[in-house]
Formats: sequence, structure tokens, C-alpha cells
Amino acid sequence: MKGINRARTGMAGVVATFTILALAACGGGSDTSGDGGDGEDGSGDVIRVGFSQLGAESGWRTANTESVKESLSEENGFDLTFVDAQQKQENQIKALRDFVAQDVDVIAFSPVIETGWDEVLQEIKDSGIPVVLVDRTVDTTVDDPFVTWIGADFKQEGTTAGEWVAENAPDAKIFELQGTLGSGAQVDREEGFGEVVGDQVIGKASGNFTRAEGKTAVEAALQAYPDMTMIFTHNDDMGLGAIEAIEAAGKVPGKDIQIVSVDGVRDGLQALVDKKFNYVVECNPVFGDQLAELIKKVYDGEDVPKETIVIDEAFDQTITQETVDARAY
Ligand code: GYE
Repeated sequence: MKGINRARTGMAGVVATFTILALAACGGGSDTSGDGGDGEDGSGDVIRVGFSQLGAESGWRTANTESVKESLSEENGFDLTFVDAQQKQENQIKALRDFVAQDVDVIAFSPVIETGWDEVLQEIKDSGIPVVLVDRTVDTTVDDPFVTWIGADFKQEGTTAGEWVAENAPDAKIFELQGTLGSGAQVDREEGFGEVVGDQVIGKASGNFTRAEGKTAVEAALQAYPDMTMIFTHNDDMGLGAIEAIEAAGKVPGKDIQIVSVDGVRDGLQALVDKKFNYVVECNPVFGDQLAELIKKVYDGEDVPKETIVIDEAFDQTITQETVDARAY
């Protein structure tokens, strides 16, 4: 579905990574004073990056922000302007316009939803500042709106979750707890899951990727769909909210109502060890180093792949406490 210029992936395996070979990327910062910056050893130009993060809604996002800030550091040769949009598109658009006004070298952003970027993307394009798209995808009519995209294969994550359900709970009656409606992560996870076990889904509602809204959505769903036996949640935080709602209703999460989740942050994996979650498809947020490499190359005008897919795994209840304790996020 969806049209042109959408960062799309099509990998087949659960554990997979690849890059689709470069369409030449034209980088080039606006700083013409330097030596071109070798970008390798920190002796080149300082690269001025404007990063618009979409929010701080989840454990995944917090870990991603930490990773980005750690990698786009001064020691690594970056001058980072980081702005949190609090899950509001208008805040992101404002931040992007500010980056253009500041004439940064590279703009990076993680779009809260897929549509509504045409105007601002065109403005950025007209300014000549290269865009690196991070995590989520866009759906725009602007031609060639970004140089490169790095993120996870959301559709595959949904498919992996669906395959576990098809094999382990083919009779489950599923309530789907959706992420932020219209976000790449919601649209694609739902599509991947639906293609495998869509006929088992008896109801859907969004919890906007947050624990509090996930809890509220599940409280309502427990009333609306009393025969549900499983929740497929688009992220761990909403699943943790679901646990609270299920327990408050006197039911046992993981047994009376199974929970299949996406992300694999430490709290989510702990819920798996505690047998409250049944299966978790990982979405790895720690790709700041890869992002920094891409930005350096874009700045230096080197070729970069059009897409970089971050590696994902999946976990079931055989996961050990040691694995959870060793988790970096
Ligand atoms: O799964 C969720 C977060 O876009 C991959 O956003 C990201 C998703 C992640 O809020 O926890």
C-alpha cells in the first residue's frame, strides 16, 4: 500500500540485515570553509546536525535517544541540536523549519506519522540540506525527499509475531493494541500481523505507544470483547499497561489473556521471564553508531545505501533472567 517515496523493506528472515546498494547520495554540507572533513578520526569539520526526535513515549524511544546523543557527540565530531516533539507533528515541523533557518549541515528526523510532510520536506529540499530519515517512514509526494533511511523492518516484526501465534495459539481471539495511528510502526506491524492471522483479530484500538494509554485501551477492550484470549500489542509499554488492566480485572496475564509484544526493552523481557508476556519480537533502538557513520558519509558526499535495516531477534518464555539483566536498554 501507500505510495511513492516510502521507505520500505522486504526481508524474509527474523534475524536479518542488509543494505540495499547505494543510489548515489549527494551530501555536502553548507560549510564551505573546511577541508571537506575526513570524518574518520575527528580531525575534520564539525558536522552540525539538527535531529528532530518524535517524543519520549516509550522505553524504546528513551533508549534510542540515548544512543543517538551518545554517538552524535562532540568528541565524535558533531554539533547536535536535539529537539523532542512530544509526539506532536506540528512541533516536529517547527523544529525542521528551525533547522533550515539555522542552516545545519544535515537534518535527521524520526517522523511521528507517515503523512503531512510534503510542504516542509519540499522546503528542506529547496534549502539543499540533506535529510537522513530515522526509525519511522514517510509517505510523501516530494521526489527524493531523503538521502538515506535507517530503521527496523516493521512489517517483518508483525509477520514474525503472527507466525508465532499461528503456530502456538491458532484458536486465540485477539485484541490488537495499535501504536500511534498512521505511524509507520503501526501501519506496517498491523499489516504484517494481519497477513498471517488477521482472521483471529476480534477488535483493535490504539494506545499511542504509551503505557497509560495502553492500559486505558485494554480496560475498555476487556468490557467490549469479554471473550478475548490474547493481546497483540505494537510495543512493550502498552503491553505493560495491559498487564495492569488485566490484573485489575482479576485475570492472569500470560494465561487467561496471552500477550504478544514488540520491542524487547528490559521491562518487556522481564515480563516474559515473569510469564506475563508470551512472546516478544525485538525492535533494536541502539543504532546511534550506524546513524553517525551514515551522517558523516552524507556530509562528505560519499555513497550511502538507500536503506539500512537494523537487526531484530525474537524471544519466548525460555529467555533467562541473565539475558534480561544483561540487556543494555
Ligand atoms: O516500537 C515504540 C516506539 O518507531 C520503532 O516507537 C518505533 C516504535 C517503538 O514508541 O516503542
